[in-house]
Amino acid sequence: MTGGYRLIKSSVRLPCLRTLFCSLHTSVPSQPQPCAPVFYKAPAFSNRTALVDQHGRHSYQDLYLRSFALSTEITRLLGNPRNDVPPERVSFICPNDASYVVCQWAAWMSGAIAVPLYKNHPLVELEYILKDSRSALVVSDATYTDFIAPLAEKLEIANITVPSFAQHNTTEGMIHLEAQHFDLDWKERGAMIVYTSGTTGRPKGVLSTHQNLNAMVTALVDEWLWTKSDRILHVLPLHHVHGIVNKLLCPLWVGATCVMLPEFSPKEVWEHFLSTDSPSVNVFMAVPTIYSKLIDYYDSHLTRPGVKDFVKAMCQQKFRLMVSGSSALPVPILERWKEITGHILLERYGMTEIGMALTNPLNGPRVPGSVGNPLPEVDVRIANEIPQKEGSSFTILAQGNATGTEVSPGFEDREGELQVKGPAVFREYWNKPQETKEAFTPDCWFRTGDTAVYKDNSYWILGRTSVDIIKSGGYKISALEVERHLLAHPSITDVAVIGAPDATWGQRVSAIVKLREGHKLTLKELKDWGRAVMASYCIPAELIRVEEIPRNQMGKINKKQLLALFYPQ
Ligand code: MLC
Ligand code: AMP
Repeated sequence: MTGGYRLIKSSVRLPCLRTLFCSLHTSVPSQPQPCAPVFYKAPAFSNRTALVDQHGRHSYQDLYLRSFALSTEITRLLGNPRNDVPPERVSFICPNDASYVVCQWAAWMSGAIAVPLYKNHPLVELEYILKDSRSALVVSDATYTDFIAPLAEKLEIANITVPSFAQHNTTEGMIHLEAQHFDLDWKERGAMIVYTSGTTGRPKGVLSTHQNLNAMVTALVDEWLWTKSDRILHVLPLHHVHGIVNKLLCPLWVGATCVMLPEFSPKEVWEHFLSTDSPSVNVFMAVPTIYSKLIDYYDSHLTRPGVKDFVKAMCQQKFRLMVSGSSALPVPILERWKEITGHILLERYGMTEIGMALTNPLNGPRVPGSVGNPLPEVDVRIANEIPQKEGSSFTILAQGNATGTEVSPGFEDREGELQVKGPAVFREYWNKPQETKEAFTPDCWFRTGDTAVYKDNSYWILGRTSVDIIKSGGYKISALEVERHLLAHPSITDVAVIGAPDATWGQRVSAIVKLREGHKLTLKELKDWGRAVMASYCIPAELIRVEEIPRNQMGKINKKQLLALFYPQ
């Protein structure tokens, strides 16, 4: 027994801990198998700082040992993984701190598929995810045990608590654990399920394999030249690829440091930007709404004479890279950010199902409003569907990869659907073979549902093909899903949800509703009611009450017309 844990049996081929951490001189193969998960790299980074959070500093060794200890608990409950048995799903709910990494790594060390839950989701949403993913286990940080345990019990899912970093602050004594080695085929093995909204049905679980994650991470590491001297400030939620892959797995892959805030706060971000402490953060990534909120904070707090120059000097001196993505970066935000910090934001384009696909260059001109060109190993094309009786065929307008793009003669500057191929493209929507099939063309290109054009040597995203997908604050929201919730409200008889244009949020969720006879409903009442059933970012930010929602003869709502009617441009 050591440190409260007893190793029953380790389940994966782990480097021997005694050898790794008792002697810093031991040389360890950094990646013994192709596509092995990120924790394989940790021993090589040993005592370097992997994460700084609200509890302090955590070395790679700390994270590895804590994860290893938790994984022994997981395999005790679930059994040892085997290549011939599909992996179990392990859901986990944590604050944004080191416990998240420990849960993620422990799930992988146990050969399981990690399913990150969002701490601010209401219980009904978490219940849907636990059921849909058929999770065998929920791991919770102590902070969330009281919240999640009754649900786990109701669903008859095992629940274990990861010791909180606030309570236990030592990993000493755990280095005598030994691993019993197993061989797992990591490449094809499911690694992570992230839930994403679509135009139909409930949210779908996007299953990425370890090969997919490996491809997502290495493309960004190579393209944006991540090194172990980097230090990124992490402020994003950890249930989407932007926060998970770009801001967490990339730094951990190369031995860099991730400074993680419990949540986004403009004040704290500016404090980090302007701090004279060393080492300082030198990489930042966020969604456009965050840059907009940082600009607002700057305008109200940092514009005194002398302070402006200090802000610009600090940002220029400290940062090597500032990235924007997850929704279109309005050019006025890009320009204002440049004025304030001297940095031209690097805009890139990605999606849960594919990781990142297009990026402006690290070195070289960044074109405002464009998302640049394909990342290494990514093939993209812009295509138009020609519906046919059996299947569809596509007219290819442009096709390219990291080495260049060719436009089909006669189709210059023509827009179409962006489609993607490559090793980062997900394997399947969990347990949804039909939806998975429909997401790909017959020749296996993933259909993003985004409209794009290739011009002036760059790709440009023009918007979604479907009006029923809303992007607000970088979150993808299904209008139909919000309508489904609102129709359950006792005062609402009919509803149409649309994405109203918004300078700060990209779009805001606007609900056009018809109320029952004699009923009244304010926006505040709707928001208060919504908190129990929807994530905060799905709750309408605007409520428009109408006598009747306009429909055509077929009974259908034309949302483009509604948008033009209520939000004339
Ligand atoms: C929300 N509010 C709005 C609004 N949206 N008000 C007006 N207009 C809108 N459009 C209201 C809320 O109802 C709430 O009101 C208040 O604003 C605060 O909302 P919040 O959601 O609590 O905001 P905040 O905590 O400040 O968070 C903002 C944020 C967050 C930008 C930090 O949205 C965020 O973390 N976004 C990142 C999402 C992300 O990571 N996406 C990546 C997906 S992956 P009240 O009354 O309740 O106070 C992906 C692939 C890729 O896309 O390419 O990366
Ligand atoms: P998600 O499904 O949450 O992963 O969000 C992916 C979607 O975000 C894409 O399909 C795009 O619609 C949008 N997106 C991501 N990056 C950009 C960008 N730089 N510009 C415009 N849209 C973007």
